[in-house]
Amino acid sequence: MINDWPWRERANLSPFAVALKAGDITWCWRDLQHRIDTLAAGFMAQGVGEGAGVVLRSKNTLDAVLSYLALLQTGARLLPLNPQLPQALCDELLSQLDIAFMLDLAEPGLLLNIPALTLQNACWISSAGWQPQRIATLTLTSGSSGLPKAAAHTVAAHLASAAGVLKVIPFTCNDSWLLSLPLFHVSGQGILWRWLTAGATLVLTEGQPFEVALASCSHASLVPTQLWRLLQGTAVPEKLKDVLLGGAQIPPELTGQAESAGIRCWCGYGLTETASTVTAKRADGRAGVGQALAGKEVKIADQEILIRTDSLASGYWKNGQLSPVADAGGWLHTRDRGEWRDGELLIAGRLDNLFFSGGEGIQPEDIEKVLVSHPQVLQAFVVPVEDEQFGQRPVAVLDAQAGLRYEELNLWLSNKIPRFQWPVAYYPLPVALSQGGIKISRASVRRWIERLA
Ligand code: 4YB
Repeated sequence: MINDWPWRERANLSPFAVALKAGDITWCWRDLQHRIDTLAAGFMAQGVGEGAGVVLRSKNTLDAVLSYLALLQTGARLLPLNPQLPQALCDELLSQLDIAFMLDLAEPGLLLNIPALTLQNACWISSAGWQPQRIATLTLTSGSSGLPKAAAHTVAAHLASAAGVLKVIPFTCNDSWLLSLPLFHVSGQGILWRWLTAGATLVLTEGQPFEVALASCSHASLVPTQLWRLLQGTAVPEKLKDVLLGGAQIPPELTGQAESAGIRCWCGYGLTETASTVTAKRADGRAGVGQALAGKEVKIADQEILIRTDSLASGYWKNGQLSPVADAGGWLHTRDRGEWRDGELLIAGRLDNLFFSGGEGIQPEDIEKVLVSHPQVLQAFVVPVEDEQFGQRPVAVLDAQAGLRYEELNLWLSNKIPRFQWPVAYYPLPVALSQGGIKISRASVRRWIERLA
């Protein structure tokens, strides 16, 4: 049972234990608490108060982590924002989200008509009361069409997410988790809440190459492509014990290689609305994502994965109102296709991605799973192109090692998938499609292909 902001509890319980490392900086919980208090007082002196909508636009810096915690402590409703989102999108989006202030720590800054906050310290009132049921964060979803939605979570929901994960992944106060994914995504925020729950050490990359920071940590959350790149490097980080994977299909070939290199892999599945992970398992060579964690329930209805969880968003925030994320029974309809296989959940792909080619249904993820099992392919997107005869046909866009010969790929696929699934063309993935998020948007790959045609 937590009775105060978790960082305050830590500062009381173990004031001199190491809380955070960022480059040359090491702070104990007492240091951290002091910085959060003075910064929160500074925000309150600038007018931030309970329920105020505040945008935090930043990369994963030390100031961003401190501001995240300090703004929560003021009772604000905090929206961490991807600095790479285009200005026009931010304009449109933020106008609906009741934003009173913006703390812009990114370069170049956004030119918006929102009062700016600055980082300043004060010695004054520094905390709103501890109310775990208050809306604390808005996290933008990465929907395939239209404007992203703002999933509103309480601190209680974030803590419930952390509790579920920590029942399966060993993570104690002697361990350290790298803030390896962005704070504007649930996967980054999930790292913070696990760190606070376990009273462990949070490590920030701050001024060091990613691999160097990773080498000093016991834990990290990675998307599959990050782990592929890590394994390609010359040295695998020595201290790294546990990696939580998620966000996209997790190839068993990947976890197999990582486990042989001495890294324990955990395969997770979750969404923005569920404040990250809801199912997880230790990698075991099979393609599933395990079973529901404590406090979470998963069921399949008409092939769709439905989730009921104590970490669920309280609603989507828009113009001062919350609209439901779940049905009347509390179930979130994920639009992910799934099935139970050998007692665990298997994710087939997004229902919305299904298309038809010559009357045959194609789930692009079925082809992508096979493509990424090729030793030279790191990431694959299969999207439909219009075709007079077939209606639509699949093409593949690949993030692959130099030297891969596309002309040989269909031959390689020939004994692995049926002919109607073979891509009719292959393209290299353009770097410009990455928008600083944790994954590349399939819609942007599709638009890029349509423009080529
Ligand atoms: C998947 C998938 C899977 C999600 N197989 N499709 O802390 C974590 O859980 C974590 C650790 C490392 C990397 C990412 C995470 C996450 O939180 C991921 C959460 C996430 O991706 N949320 S999202 O809203 O951006 O996207 C959700 C969608 O992503 C799902 O609806 C699925 O379609 C897909 N996805 N995990 C296959 N293991």
